[in-house]
Amino acid sequence: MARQLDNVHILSIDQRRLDDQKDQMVAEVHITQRNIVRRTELRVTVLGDHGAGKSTILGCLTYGEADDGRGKARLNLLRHRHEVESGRTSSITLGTIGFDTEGLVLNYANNRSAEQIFQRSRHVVTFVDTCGYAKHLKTTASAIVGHSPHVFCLVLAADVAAITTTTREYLRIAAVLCVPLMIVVTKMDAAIKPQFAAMMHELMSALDTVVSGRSKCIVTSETDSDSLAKDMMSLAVVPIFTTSAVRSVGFSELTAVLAKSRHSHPSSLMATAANNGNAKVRKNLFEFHIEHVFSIDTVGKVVTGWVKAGTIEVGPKSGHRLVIGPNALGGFDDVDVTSIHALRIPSESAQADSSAALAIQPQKAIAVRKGMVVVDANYLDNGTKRVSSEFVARIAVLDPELKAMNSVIVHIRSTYRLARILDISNETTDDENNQQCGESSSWATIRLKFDDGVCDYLYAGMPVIARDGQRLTFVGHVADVV
Ligand SMILES: Nc1nc2c(ncn2[C@@H]2O[C@H](COP(=O)(O)OP(=O)(O)O)[C@@H](O)[C@H]2O)c(=O)[nH]1
Ligand SMILES: [Mg+2]
Repeated sequence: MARQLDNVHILSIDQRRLDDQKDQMVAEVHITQRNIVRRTELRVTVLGDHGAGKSTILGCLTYGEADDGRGKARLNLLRHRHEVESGRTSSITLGTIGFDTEGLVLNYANNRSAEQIFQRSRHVVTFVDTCGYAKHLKTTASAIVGHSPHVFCLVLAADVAAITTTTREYLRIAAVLCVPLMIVVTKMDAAIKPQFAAMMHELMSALDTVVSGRSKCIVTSETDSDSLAKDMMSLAVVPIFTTSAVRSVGFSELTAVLAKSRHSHPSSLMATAANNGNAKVRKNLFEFHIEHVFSIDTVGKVVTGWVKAGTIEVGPKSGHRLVIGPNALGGFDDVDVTSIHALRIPSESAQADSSAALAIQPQKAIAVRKGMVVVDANYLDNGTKRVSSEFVARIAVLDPELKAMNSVIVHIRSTYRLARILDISNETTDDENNQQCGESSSWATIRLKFDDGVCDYLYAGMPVIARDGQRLTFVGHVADVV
């Protein structure tokens, strides 16, 4: 029976003869099905003003049902909350859709669980929802840098006449971080013509100035989705979709592009952004960023997060010596990875730029926390400094009040901490990097030190975003680890 199922491993067989029927046996067989299919993954962070219709769009995409204009579709997102939350920040709602080999959309309309969607998919799109409110800056900042998104999806409502400063700020962030951007103008059913025209006009000119390196394309059919997806991912085009969740309009165009969107080499985009000459050297070494830590009875310690570089395989063929850290003293400890789940499916390996859960066995009893990394031990030998409490970043200033000796809350990956600005020097010239990323104003180089003095794992090219109580203060990349 096990052989007839695909790629099944028998873990144990427990058998006994029945007392009353001596010639018959019962057996309990523990099997696991290992993943052999390679799935591509696209992580999308959904940004936009409060009430723009973000959660509703996700509700419609993940359940294939229309909205009633009074919040029905977004409730769907909460229906699978227990699933949605496992392995991710609970305050950020996550939606998932998949595409099978034929490109058919797989969601909760035709699947029972996220596991089933993943299992049947060849391409998986996970959405991180955010809240446009200023008091939720923390979750928004985490969604921008924490989950290492491949695409920002900016949602605007069609029934307002102007775009907000928050929307402009999100455009700027996408430009600075060199993240592919798609725009969804929703609530088309409620749009009033002159208002809508004014809003679109503002949007277009904001795109021209803030995201100037990319052209714009209003998507009206599914025919060019292939090239559109490619151009979006290579930062050449910003596709603009017009949708109505109430009338279920515009979603097929949106899913057609998502189905085709594959991230281009992550480090190549970042490398140009931050002038990071190390990108090539590091390409094949394994590097995993921990976002959450769990303890599971039968398995032990499990960490979830994403593979930044390299590939990990379970078993003796891996040949990696892996370490986990930095610990409280800034050091690393040996660790074994005993099993892997990629997109919640038991797997032999996990590749660069995919989400994964690793069961780990540190060789010493150590406190594992999010923000730590599991890396190839060779990383630590190649001389580049990667652990520090102080760093230099090249940033775009979002808050003009930003001054030296201010403290800001710095988000790096899925963690955030208070850091003091030791030094800030504003730049006036536009270099090539700026133009490549389509951004040309108020750049600065800033030197930061974590207030608690505790070291973090850092590298040139790492995206950072900072906030104070009320607003985002800057966004950029680590330039140098001091
Ligand atoms: N008429 C209309 N209402 C919509 C549409 N999309 C969302 N809404 C409504 O707008 C309100 C805010 O939507 P929500 O998704 O919560 O916005 P969010 O804050 O951006 O997540 C809800 O009452 C939705 O029902 C749409 O396409 N048409
Ligand atoms: Mg919402």
